Amino acid sequence: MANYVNKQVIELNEVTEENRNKATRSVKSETQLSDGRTRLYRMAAVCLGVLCVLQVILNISLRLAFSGYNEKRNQLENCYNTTGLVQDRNQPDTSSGIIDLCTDRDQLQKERDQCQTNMNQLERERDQLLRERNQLLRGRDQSVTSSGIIDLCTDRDQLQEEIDQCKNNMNQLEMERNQLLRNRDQAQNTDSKNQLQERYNALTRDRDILRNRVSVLTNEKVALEKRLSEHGINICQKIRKTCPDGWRLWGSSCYFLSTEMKTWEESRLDCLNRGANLVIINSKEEQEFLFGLNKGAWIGLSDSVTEGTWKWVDGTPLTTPSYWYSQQPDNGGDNPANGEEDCVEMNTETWLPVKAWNDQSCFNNRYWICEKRV
Ligand SMILES: [Ca+2]
Ligand SMILES: [Ca+2]
Ligand SMILES: [Ca+2]
Repeated sequence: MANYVNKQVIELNEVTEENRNKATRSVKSETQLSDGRTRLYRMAAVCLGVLCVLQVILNISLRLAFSGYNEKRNQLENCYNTTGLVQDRNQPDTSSGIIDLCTDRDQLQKERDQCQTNMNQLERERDQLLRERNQLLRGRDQSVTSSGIIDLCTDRDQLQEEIDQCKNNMNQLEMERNQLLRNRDQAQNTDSKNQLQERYNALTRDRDILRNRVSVLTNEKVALEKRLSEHGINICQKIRKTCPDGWRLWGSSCYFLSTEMKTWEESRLDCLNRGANLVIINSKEEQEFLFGLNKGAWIGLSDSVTEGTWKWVDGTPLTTPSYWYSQQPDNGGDNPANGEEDCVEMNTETWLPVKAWNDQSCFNNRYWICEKRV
């Protein structure tokens, strides 16, 4: 339609131009005509000019109208092209509705794109939140691990306290055990002392019996000597001093040196059974004689009855001279391994015979020396 209009306008312009040319030529050819006719021509030219102006206005209006129409038509064609619809020429004109729909579609597409953009943004935020959540979960796991370590440390400390408590209890039990052992040893020592005391008492009774017998015999001897003296005969001076076999004569005594070792009490009983007693040293010479036997042996001296009070086996107290080794007697020197030292041995391992006595535990085994008067 626009082409058709343009074509008509062009033809009209051509006609107008031709007419104008003809008019011009007529004016030029007939210039010399009369002034009336000139005026007529001018009026015709003015009319022609007005017609030209109207023609231009018409052209512009048509162009504007067709321009809006073309724009609408292009918009509609784009709408059909983008939607794939086919325009039905038999249907009533629905271009305005279709354009509105296309406009709405475009608007919706924009909104859809905006939604897509928003969705992408939300997805990015979601991913960021997921990463933060995972990070928090890892932190929580680490926190749980730390909590586990703290629990382990607490358990360890508690076990250490229990171990310390067990050690304390064990030490307490060991102290109690040691105390019980000491009590037991003390009780055993007490029993041993009681046995020794009973034995000592029995021996004391035997000694008293023997003393009575000695006293009786002494009285008989005195009576006999008195009778012999009355008869003027000193038989004793005529009797040759002799000792039994295995005994040694020194001075007015016989001495028996054992060949086996026994305790002090067992040794004394042996001497009593031999009609003698453990040796009583009455002089320095007798001490030197016994030292010369060169055998460590029990002698008849002890402080079993009263600690520190030394007595001979005949009940007489020890008086000077005595022949203790240096720093003796020491009653064991406060060494529990030595025990009580209440009996005396002749120690011949020393250099000086006058420093040869040592108090010793009565329960040790030693040789022994018996003495009896000739
Ligand atoms: Ca003697
Ligand atoms: Ca003693
Ligand atoms: Ca001693």
